[in-house]
Amino acid sequence: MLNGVSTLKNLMKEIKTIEGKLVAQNLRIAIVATRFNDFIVQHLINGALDCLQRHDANMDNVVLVRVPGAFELPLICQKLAHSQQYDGIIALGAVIRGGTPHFDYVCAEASKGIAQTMLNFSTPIGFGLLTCDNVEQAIERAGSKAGNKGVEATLALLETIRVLEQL
Ligand code: INI
Repeated sequence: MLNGVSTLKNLMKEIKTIEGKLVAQNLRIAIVATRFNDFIVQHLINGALDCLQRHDANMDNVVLVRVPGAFELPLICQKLAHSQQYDGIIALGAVIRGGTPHFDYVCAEASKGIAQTMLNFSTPIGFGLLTCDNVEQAIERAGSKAGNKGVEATLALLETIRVLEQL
C-alpha cells in the first residue's frame, strides 16, 4: 500500500498541472455588494478589498457597485460581465432566514443567476453570498470564527482568473 502511494506521488510529479497563482496585479475587478444587511456585508467588502491589496491589485482598477439586495446581484453581475470591462467580479451579500419562505427564493435565484452569468460570459465571479439561518452564523462568516467569506471569494476569483488565462 505504501508503495502504491509513493508510485502515485511520482506519477503526480510527471503530470502536467495547471494552477492559478494568487496574483491580482493588473486585474480589473468589480465588487458587487448588497445594501441589505449592510452591517454584515461591510465586513465582507473590507475583507475583499484588503485581500486584493495584499495580493498586489492596482486599486485604481477596482470598482465597487452597491445593489439593493441579493436578488439584484445576478442582473448587475450580468451587466458588468457583458461590458467585458472586468477580468472578474466578486459578488457579496448576506441573506438571513426569516419567518417566511422568502429566504429560499432569494438564495436560489441569487446563486443560480450568478452561476449562470459566470457560464454565459466566461467571466469568473467570486461567490461571497452568505446564506445563513441566523445573525450569529452571518457574524461568524464575516470576519470572526469561520473566517471572512469576502476574503475567500476574492482568493477563489484570483485563482480562477489565473487558471482561465492558461487554458
Ligand atoms: N436581500 C438580502 O440581500 N438579504 C436578505 O436577508 C433579504 N431578506 O431576508 O429579505 C433580502 N431581501 C431583499 C431582496 O434581495 C430584494 O432586494 C428585494 O426583494 C427587492 O427586489
